[in-house]
Amino acid sequence: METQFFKDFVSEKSAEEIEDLAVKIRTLMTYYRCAMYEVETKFKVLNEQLSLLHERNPIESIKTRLKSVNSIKEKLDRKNLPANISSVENNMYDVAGIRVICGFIDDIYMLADCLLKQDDITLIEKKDYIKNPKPNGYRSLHLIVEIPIFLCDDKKYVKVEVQLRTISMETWANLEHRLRYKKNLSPELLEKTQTALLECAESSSMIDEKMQEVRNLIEL
Ligand code: 0O2
Repeated sequence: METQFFKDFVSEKSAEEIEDLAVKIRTLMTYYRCAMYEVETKFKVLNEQLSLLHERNPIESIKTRLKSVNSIKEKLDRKNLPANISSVENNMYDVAGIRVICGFIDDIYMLADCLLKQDDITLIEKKDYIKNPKPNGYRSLHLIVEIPIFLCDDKKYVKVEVQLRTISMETWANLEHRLRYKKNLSPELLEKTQTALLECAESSSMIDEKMQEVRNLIEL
C-alpha cells in the first residue's frame, strides 16, 4: 500500500529511503487514528452527560473512518497537490473522519456548540449544508477541527472532519452515494434520477422539520 502511494518516486529511491517513508506514513496514520479516537470520545462523553440532563440520548450512532492511503493519494492527485507527508498534513482535512448521527436537527447544533466550546478544540472550517443544502439536496453540518494528541514526549495538532446529520440525512446520503456510482446512465436517465433524488432530499428535510416540531411540542 505504502509502495503504491509513492510509486512515482520509489524507483529513484534506495531500499532504506522507501522503508523510512513507510515508517513516516504509518506514524502519520497513527496520529490521525488517535485524533479520531479523541473526538469520538468527546462525543460519547457529551452523549452521556446530555442524556443525564435531558433523559434521552441526543446521539443515535457514531461512525469513524480513516481514509485509505490510496484515497489520500487519489485526492492529492485530483487537486494537483504534491504527494508527500507535509502536503497531507497541510492540505488534507478529511484523513480522519467522524460522523455523528442524531435524531433531531436541534441536537446537531447543540452538539456542535458543545464540542466547539471545549478549550482544546480549534475550529478550522465550518460548512452548514443543512441551512444551505448542496444543489443535489445533500444536507449535513461539516466541521473541520484541530485537536492536540499527547504522545510520550510530544504534542501534535491533528485535523479531523466531523459530519453531523440526522437519521434521514444519513439514509439519503448513503443511498445517493450508492446510486452515484451506477455507471452508464443515459443523460435522460441521469437527469431523471437527479430530480428524483432532489425530491427525496426535500421530503426527508420535511420529515426532519416535522419531527423537530413534534419534539418541541412534547418537551415544552
Ligand atoms: P468520504 O469517503 O465519505 O469521506 P473535497 O473533500 O475537497 O472533495 P469539499 O467540498 O471540501 O470536497 O468537501 P465537502 O463538500 O465538505 O464534503 C466532503 C464529504 O462530505 C464527502 O467525502 C462525503 O462524505 C460528504 N458529501 C459531500 N457532498 C456529498 C454528496 O453530494 N453526497 C454524499 N452522499 N456525500 C457527500 P468524500 O471524500 O466524498 O468521501
